[in-house]
Amino acid sequence: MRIVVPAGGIGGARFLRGLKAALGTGSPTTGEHSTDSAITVIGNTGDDITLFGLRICPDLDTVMYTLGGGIDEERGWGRADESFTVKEELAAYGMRPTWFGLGDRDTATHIVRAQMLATGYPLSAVTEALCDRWKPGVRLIPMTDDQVETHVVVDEGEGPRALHFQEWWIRHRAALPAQQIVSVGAESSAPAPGVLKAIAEADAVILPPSNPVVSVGSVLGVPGIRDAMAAKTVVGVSPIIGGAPVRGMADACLAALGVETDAGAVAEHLGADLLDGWLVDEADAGTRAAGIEVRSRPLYMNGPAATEALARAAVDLAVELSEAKG
Ligand code: FO1
Repeated sequence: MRIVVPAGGIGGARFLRGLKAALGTGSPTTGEHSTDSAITVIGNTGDDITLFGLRICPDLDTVMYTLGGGIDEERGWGRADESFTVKEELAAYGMRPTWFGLGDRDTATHIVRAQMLATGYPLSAVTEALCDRWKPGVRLIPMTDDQVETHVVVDEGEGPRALHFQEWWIRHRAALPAQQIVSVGAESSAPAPGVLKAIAEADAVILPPSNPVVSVGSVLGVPGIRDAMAAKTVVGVSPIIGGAPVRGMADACLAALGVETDAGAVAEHLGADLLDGWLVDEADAGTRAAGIEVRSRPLYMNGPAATEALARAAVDLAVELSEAKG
């Protein structure tokens, strides 16, 4: 089976580990596919930020490290066995910002990326080069090679101002009410090479339990991607269980859009023209979303077996709905 997955950070990357196991793809050593199945990940680049002359792509790196075996499991982002000496030295020089967790090992990734971008390589080529080392066992393509950044409009009393998503997310823990979440540059961006072809050739699209606004939402916001996906069988996994996000702060993002933090409301926000199926946790059994086939099952990815079973259930629902579509 050929599956396309628009993915964001930690939840999406962990789900992809289960999907690889469920489809038997991408051996951890060679990255070779042991079956004729293949996974293409369309990575969110809206979280990307330029700091200290480096281009940092958190969601691309989280997928690459998580599937390539380099991730810090406890944090869910950045490298295992990490140190932060460069960060401390930058602070000693009075460099700002100091709130971003720039790891030493991670910095090598940002330097390679900055150097290749400066040479003129598009982000998709840079990502391919970095994945040559990590062998994530999936094809990882950024949603676009154009610059798209998620900014958050907040008002702390002196009038509205836009923060980069990372500052809102890391420095302010998304605690400043977001009046608006803007994907700067999205309207003039184009899907990266290979994105639309991968979607067209896919047997199904699966939306992992990533943040529906700033991760999956950002990918869908690149002109052409949402329509291409809507033509396929699409099954999503709710990132909300029992009225709360499993991890991260999707509720703060949903509030900015006036969407309730509820499994059914997120499905309706994504839209019945896009979603054919939606998996919700047993806590949300009975959830209904017009025009969408909702099924309930355990959603917590508390270990490899549970994650593989969840991914398997998403694939099985996609096959069932594809056959029903005929
Ligand atoms: N998340 C944090 O909460 N604190 C950090 O200091 C931090 C640093 C960081 C560095 C590199 C990277 O790839 C990700 C990093 N993240 C950090 C996660 C990042 O904010 C992601 O964008 C979110 O996890 C949302 O996907």
